[in-house]
Amino acid sequence: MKILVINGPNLNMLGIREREIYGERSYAELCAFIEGACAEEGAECSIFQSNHEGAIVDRIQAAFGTEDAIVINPAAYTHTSVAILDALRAVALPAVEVHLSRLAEREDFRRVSYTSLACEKTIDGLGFEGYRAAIRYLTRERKEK
Ligand code: CA2
Repeated sequence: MKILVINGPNLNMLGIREREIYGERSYAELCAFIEGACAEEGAECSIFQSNHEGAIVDRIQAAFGTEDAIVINPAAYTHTSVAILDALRAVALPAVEVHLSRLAEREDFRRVSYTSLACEKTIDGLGFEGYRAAIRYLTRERKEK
């Protein structure tokens, strides 16, 4: 199985600021964690990070016919982007939304997620482990359905 992992704006700043919310570890460490979690499940993985909505839409479209599933942390675009929602719906690949922090415990505007409307599942508040849970869902649990 080929899994595309997409990380949205500012996640490349992990470990540099707002460590009390997002943790101490860097974006490079998150990528290593994701690669390890995919390897554990025998999945191939491609990781993409962008601060640009259109670039994320382009990458989702490029997954059509080439990748089997998507794990996405759209970051701030979660709460605003109909374009990313539409792209996820257009490719119709199984998708899981992940957030490092627990959205219900933060500002009210973070409770709204457009992008989750195209995802089978949303996992939040587990830090890096949320990505592993999403990868396991796509490789194991979903297969058993
Ligand atoms: O909890 C998450 O994973 C979020 O997707 C992170 C987004 C936020 O807008 C979402 O509401 C929840 C923000 C990512 C920004 O990451 C930073 C990392 C270090 C320093 C500053 C921002």
